[in-house]
Amino acid sequence: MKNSFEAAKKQYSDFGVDVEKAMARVASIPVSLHCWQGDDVAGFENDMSLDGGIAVTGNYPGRARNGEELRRDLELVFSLIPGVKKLNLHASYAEDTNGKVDRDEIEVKHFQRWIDWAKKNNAGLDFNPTFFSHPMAKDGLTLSHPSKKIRDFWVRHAIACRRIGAEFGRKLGKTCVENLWIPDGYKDTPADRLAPRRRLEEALDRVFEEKFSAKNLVDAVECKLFGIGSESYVVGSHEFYMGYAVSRKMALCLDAGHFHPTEVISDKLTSALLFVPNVLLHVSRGIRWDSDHVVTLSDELRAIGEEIIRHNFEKKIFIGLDYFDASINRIAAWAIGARNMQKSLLLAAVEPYELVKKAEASGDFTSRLALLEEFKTLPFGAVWDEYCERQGVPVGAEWLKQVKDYEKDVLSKR
Ligand code: RNT
Ligand code: ZN
Repeated sequence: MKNSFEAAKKQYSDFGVDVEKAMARVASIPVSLHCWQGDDVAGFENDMSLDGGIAVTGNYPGRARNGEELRRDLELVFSLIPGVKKLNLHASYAEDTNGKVDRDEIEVKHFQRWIDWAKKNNAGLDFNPTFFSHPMAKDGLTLSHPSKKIRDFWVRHAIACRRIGAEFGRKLGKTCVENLWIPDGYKDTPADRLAPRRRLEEALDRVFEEKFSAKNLVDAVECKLFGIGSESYVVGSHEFYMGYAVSRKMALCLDAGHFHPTEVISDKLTSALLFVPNVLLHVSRGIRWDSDHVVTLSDELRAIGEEIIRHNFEKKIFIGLDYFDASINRIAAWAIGARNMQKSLLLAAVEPYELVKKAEASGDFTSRLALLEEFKTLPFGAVWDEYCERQGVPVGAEWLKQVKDYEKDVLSKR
C-alpha cells in the first residue's frame, strides 16, 4: 500500500499538487453528522409519527430507540469516518423531560447528556428547532399559521432553541450552527401566497431578535421547493429565504435535495456567498421527487467539494449531512454518506486546479476540458486509503465488516 501511495504522490506532484498539504487541509474541515439518520427522524418525545412532508421508508432492524442507543451507534459511526466531526441535533432529541416539558419550554439541561457525550468524543454540536411531528404543527403550518397562538408557540420554541444552541457553542468552545426549517405550505393552489410569507417574516424577526456572540451561535434558514403534502406552495421558498438571509445578514442553508431535479446547489455557492456571510450545506441526494437519499460520490457531490476547496470557502461554508434511509443498515448509511463527503473534499484538494484555471484564463478551453477529464483517473484511491490509515479509521471496505459485526451483536437484539 505504501508503494502505491508513494507512486500516487509522485504522479500528483508532477501536476504541481502537494498531497500532504491536501490531506492536512481536509483533515481540519468539520463535517456535521445528522443524528436523525439513526432513528428515522423519530426523536425521543412521544409516539407522534413523522410528518411535515418528510418521510422515511424501510424498516431495517436496529433503529435506535433512545439516547443511549443512538449515542452508542454514533460512536461506531465516528470511528469509521476520517476528519473533524460535529453532531447535528434536533430539538426533538431532548432528554430528561419526563414527557412534561413541551417544545416551547426546553432548556439546555435537557441536552446535558448530549453535551457530555460531545465533550467525551471531542465533537461540536449543531442544532435545529423541530417544527414537525407535534400537535401544534398538525395543520402543516407553524410560524406562518394564521392563528397568533400557534405562531407564538413556535416563536417561543425557536427562541428556546437559539438559547440552547448558544449554550452548546459556549460550553463546547465550538460554534453551534443552528438551522431553521419549517414545513409550512399547501397541498393545493393557495388563494393568497402573500399573507403566509408576511407572517413568516414577522415571526422570524421575533425569533432572531435576541443577539448572541457569533463565536457561539450562527443562525441559518433553509428553503424548500415542495414537500409531501405541500406540493403547490411552500411558504419558505428559495426566494423567501435568500431575501431574508441577505437582508438580515445570516447564513443561508442550501439542501441539495430542495431544488428542481436539474438544478444544483454547487452552482449557487459562489453567488450566495457574495451576499450572505455563510452558507450551511445540507448534503443530500435528491432522486426524482425525494430529497433524502444516502449521499453517494456523484458528480454533484464532487462539484460541491470543488467549490469549497477551489475558493477557500471552508470557513464560510458549514457542511452538514441530511438524509434518512431505513431500508439498509442505518449505521452503514451514515458511514457511506460521510465517507463520501470526505472523499469529495479530498478529491477536490488534490485537484491540479491551478493548471485548469490557467488554461481558462488564457482562453484555452480545449486544455481546460482535456485536463479536467484526465484528472478524473489520477490514482486517488491510494491517497484516500493513506488518508484513512493516518486518521486511524478503516481503509477501503474494512469498515463494513465492523458494521456487520455490530449488527449481529447489537442491532439485531433491539
Ligand atoms: C426537510 C429539511 C430538513 C430536515 C431535517 C430533519 O426537508 O431538509 O433539514 O430534513 O431538519
Ligand atoms: Zn435539509
